Formats: sequence, C-alpha cells, structure tokens
Amino acid sequence: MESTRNKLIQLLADSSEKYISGQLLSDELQISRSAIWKHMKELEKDGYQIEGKSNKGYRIISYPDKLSENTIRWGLETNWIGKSIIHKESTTSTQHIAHDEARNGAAHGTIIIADEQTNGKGRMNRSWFSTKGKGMWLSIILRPKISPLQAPQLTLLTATVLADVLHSYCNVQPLIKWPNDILLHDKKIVGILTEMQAEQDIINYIVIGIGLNVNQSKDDLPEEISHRATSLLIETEKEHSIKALIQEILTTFEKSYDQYIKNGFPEIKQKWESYGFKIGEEITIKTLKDHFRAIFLGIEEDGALRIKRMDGSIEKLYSAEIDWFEK
Ligand code: BT5
Repeated sequence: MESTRNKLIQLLADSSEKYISGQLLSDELQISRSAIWKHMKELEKDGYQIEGKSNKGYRIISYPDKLSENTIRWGLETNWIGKSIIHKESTTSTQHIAHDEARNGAAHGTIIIADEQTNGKGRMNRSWFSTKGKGMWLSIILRPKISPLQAPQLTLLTATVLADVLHSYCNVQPLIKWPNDILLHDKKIVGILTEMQAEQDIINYIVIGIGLNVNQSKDDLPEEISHRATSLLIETEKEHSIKALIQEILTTFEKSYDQYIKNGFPEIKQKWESYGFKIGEEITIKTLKDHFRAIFLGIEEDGALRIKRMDGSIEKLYSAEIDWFEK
C-alpha cells in the first residue's frame, strides 16, 4: 500500500499549478479535512512550499529540492528495505558504495541513492548516464538465502517490480526486454545491473542497481542515447516526484521479494512473461556458431531465454545477440 502522504503528493503534483480543493483531497484519500491540513503542515516542515487558499484549496509551489535520508525515510512503510539509507548528492556510482558497505557488513535491505553519478555503470563495462537530480539512481544490498544459481531470478524480479510501479503508479505501459531493460514505446527507461559476491553455494551479498529516467527532457538525454532512451517526463509530459517513486519502488520490491522467498519463482516468471517484449513473436538470434530465426516463448527458471526453432525444437539460450528492433 502506498502511503497516504505519497498519494497526497502525487495528487498535488498531478494538478500541477492549479489548486486542488481540500474536499477533493479528502474524498480521494478518505481522510478528514483536518487530517489533510495536518499532512500539509508536515509537508511544509519537510521542505515543501504549499499554498492554501480557503475558497480554492491547495497547490504545491515548490518541492524540497534535495533527496535526503530523512525525506526518503519519511512515509516509507516497509519492514526491512530502506531501514538503512545512504544518500549522496554526487558519487561515482552507487554500486561502488554498495560494495564497500556490503563488505563492511551492511544489513540486508540497505539502500544507496545518489542525485548524480559521475561514473554510472551498465553491464559489461558500459556506462549509465545519470543526470543530476533528474532520475533515480539506486542500489539495494540484499543477503538472500538462495543458491547463487538462482541469483538471476532477482534481476527478473526487479524488472517486474519496476514494470508494476510504472504501470500502476505512473499509468504507462511498460514492456520488459530480456533480460533486464524496461521499455516505453520501444525506448529504454530503466536499466538494471545485478552484481554478486558469492562462494560456491553461498551468496555473501547481491547489489541490485536500478537506473530510472524520471524528469529528463529530450535535451537532457545525451545525444548517443537520445534516439533509444526515454524518461517519465517525456512519456507523460509531467514531472514526477523522485522521492515518491523511490518509496513506491521499495514498498513494491519488499512485497514481491517476500512473496518470492515464500512461494518461489513461478509467480515472478508469469508476471515477467506478461510484460515480456516480443513474447510469442519471431526474432533473429545470433550466437557464436549460429544465426537463425525463432519464436520467443518466454523465460526459464534460471533466467534463460526459451525459444522455438522453426523446425519446432525448443531450446534454452543463456547468451545471444538479438536484434530486438529489426524492421
Ligand atoms: C544497464 O546496463 O542497463 C544497467 C544500468 C544500471 C544503472 C544503475 S543506476 C544505479 C546503479 N549504479 C550504477 O552505477 N549503475 C546502477 P546495460 O544493459 O549494459 O545498458 C547500458 C546501455 O544503456 C548503455 O550502453 C547505453 O546505450 C544505454 N544507456 C546509458 N544510460 C542510459 C540512460 N540514462 N537511459 C537509457 N539508456 C541508457
């Protein structure tokens, strides 16, 4: 359940410059008007500037301009995730900090968040552009009691969490491109990087890094990615509260992770496939030895791609080059 406070912020943000009446807020949130007034006072204490006019209602004049450990914690209704928060205005990569913290014993559920990354990391040494104050650059430290072989399932789980939040909280229609990108209108809005420290059959820790483009305009996106990247601002034509998104993502992540530990992977697999980009369609696959067309059927328990060759044979693929956007 998202917190009342986050819903309130989102309602105010949605109405943008316009006033929204106390009655409407009270109806939407199902709390009294005096409770609304109290929430407004708390928001002001937290750095929001709110204007209230007796015959018109409320509107946000300005947001607290900075994320902080306090503003993220405020209203975060979770049991274990985000109980320990490290926030940096600028850092090389939240993954670097997360590894240091995890090696020093940081608890399961510790999160690291930065306004800006100067050396954001993608997979295989690629870089991740992390414009200051315009996106969510987050790392989560996990200490799951699962086999290292199951670790890829956590990347898939993370993708479903992000897709769920984008779908139900931001009202957009995300698709997950195997294994770990989230697309809106065929453009990448989320990247996920999972890194693990493990010994034979024990995971010491996992760091899940999530980059979500939130308030970048087209001009904010570096030219080399502008034709294949997007942001929530570009897609919805309005700004979104990064703090409220972080809280929503952490809450949804915790719920989904707890269910996964209890019930295993099948529910995640089903959800992933419901968002899967090009599932049921023909794709061209290039491996080291081969180049062929096949139908993309879905994913396997271990995160592999399940495909059907044109001769009807079914195969699992762990690494392959796929031209997802062929015309
Ligand atoms: C990823 O790698 O997509 C994983 C990105 C993970 C970023 C998070 S942010 C918090 C944490 N701290 C970090 O340092 N990293 C994690 P990959 O699948 O390899 O995709 C990288 C490619 O995505 C790049 O080569 C670009 O083409 C593209 N790209 C880079 N920045 C982007 C952005 N902001 N939006 C969309 N695409 C981007």
